[in-house]
Amino acid sequence: AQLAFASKKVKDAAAVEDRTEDGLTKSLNEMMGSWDNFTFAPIRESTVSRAMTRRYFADLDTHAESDIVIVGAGSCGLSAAYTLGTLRPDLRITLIEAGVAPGGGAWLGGQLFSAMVMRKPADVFLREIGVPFDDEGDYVVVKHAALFTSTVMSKVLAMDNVKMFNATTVEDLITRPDEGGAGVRIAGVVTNWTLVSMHHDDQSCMDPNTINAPVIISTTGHDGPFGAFSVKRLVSMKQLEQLEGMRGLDMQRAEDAIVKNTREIVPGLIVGGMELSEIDGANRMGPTFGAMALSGVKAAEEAIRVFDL
Ligand code: AHZ
Repeated sequence: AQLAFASKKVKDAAAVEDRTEDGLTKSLNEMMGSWDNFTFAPIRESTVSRAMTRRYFADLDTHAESDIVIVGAGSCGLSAAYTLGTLRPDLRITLIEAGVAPGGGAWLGGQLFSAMVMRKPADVFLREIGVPFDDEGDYVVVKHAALFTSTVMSKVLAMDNVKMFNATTVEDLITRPDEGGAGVRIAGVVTNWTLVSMHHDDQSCMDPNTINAPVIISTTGHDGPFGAFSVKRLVSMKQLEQLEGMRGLDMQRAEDAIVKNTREIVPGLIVGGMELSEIDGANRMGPTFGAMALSGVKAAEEAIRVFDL
């Protein structure tokens, strides 16, 4: 079945190259202007159900044993997924996002404004994924934050070795005793549908699902209704004494600190993005996203190092 999907993809890609002078594919051009006799190919409803569920449950089966799980598909998690998926097509990568809509806080540049600012040298990541920007000297501006987010997301979703499960919350971490026996190493994640996770208080027990993986990258953002999930859990499992808590806004210090401190916190768990600020007491940076992209790149690099140990 996988080979059949692959050959279909190649055929579709070829069709996109087959363009007419006005920039549309030949077949779309032919369709336009002949709507009177238009019909879709026939379908039975159960075919649609099976087309979705067969793939979803096959993916759940395959990804129950993953090489790397990324928790959170915000700007940092997506950048980590892009880097990992590109560098290591041999790894089975699972991206878990609590929201129905992935992207975290990166759909707007700041407040409710469209443009997204990245300080140099994060423009290298924009060049890598092919997002255009205005060069303003020390910083660059993408005309809409959604252009960055949708581009990196579309590239990640197209990768054969990455599967995103959205509307799915990581509710806990799977642990094993570490080599010395005093601490733990992280060995996977415990998941549930987000809508189920939101109703543990008013429904009877709804046990979770699990994914085993030797390396987890957590990028769940700073503290909030969902945020800073893994590091808060490390405190309650006594693997971290306490969280320092995110400090006030200082763009200059915050972005350097987040990239510099992106690291393995306990064996098997790498933390990146704003979740880190809660451990280290780093400043927030507000509306500038370069550190999120480059923390994602560094988290991917760390994950490969830990995986290959
Ligand atoms: O839904 C969350 C969001 O999409 C998701 N998430 C959180 N907890 C989760 C859990 N299971 C699964 N338990 C979970 N998913 O994680 C994503 C975090 O994205 P984000 O955009 O909030 O964080 P980030 O670190 O990628 O980017 C931070 C962007 C910020 S915040 C900030 C400031 O406040 O000053 N400045 C910037 C640039």
